[in-house]
Amino acid sequence: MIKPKFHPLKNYIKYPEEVMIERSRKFYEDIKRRRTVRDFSDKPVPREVIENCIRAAGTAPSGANLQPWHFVVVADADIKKQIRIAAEEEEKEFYTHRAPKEWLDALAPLGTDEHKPFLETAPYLVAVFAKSYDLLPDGRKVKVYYSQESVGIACGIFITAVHNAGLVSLTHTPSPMNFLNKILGRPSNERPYILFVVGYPSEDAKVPDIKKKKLEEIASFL
Ligand code: IYR
Repeated sequence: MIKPKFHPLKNYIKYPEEVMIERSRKFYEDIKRRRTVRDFSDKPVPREVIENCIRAAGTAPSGANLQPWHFVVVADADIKKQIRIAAEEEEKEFYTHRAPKEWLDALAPLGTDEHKPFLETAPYLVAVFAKSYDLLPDGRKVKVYYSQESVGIACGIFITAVHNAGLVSLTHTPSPMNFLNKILGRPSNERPYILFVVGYPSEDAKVPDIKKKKLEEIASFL
């Protein structure tokens, strides 16, 4: 057994209560401007911004700190096109056969359909993979814990970082999206988790008129 090693919590910052209240309010005011966007500009984005957003995502807590995620950043036009073709094929099936009426009814307010031009327009697609087990350099398998939860938290930090940088994102989940393993050359211990579309919104970007639930609807204080 490896002995745990500890060092002092050195980067923690303790704010006075009124500062905490102000910071939490300001953060909420800013993050509530985040919208999922489907109308993207093709304006290029410095790769460093995406790198920093992934660095931020990589700070997420994870089961036994095993960090069971992998991010593939796609800027290449040909790979984006392959992804669009494969995704639209799945989506067509979804919208015409696979999705039950109840699901289509739930999606109706979003106005989505099988056409996904943004997969080629946006400067970056970021495919996030969740590891179902990890592999040591010698090929031995290592169990991971709470992979879904861990990768979900990392993705939440990623979209927050993207918003904070001044870009927009779309959380896209074509289903099934195993085609991503093939196109992006990822191994079978990695399952595609989310395909993010990242960039600037187009000049005329529109978003659906939908609302978030109020605090009273999403939380109880006992
Ligand atoms: N994957 C499809 C359908 C879709 C499903 C959910 I749940 C959404 O919140 C939005 C869309 C699509 O991307 O069109």
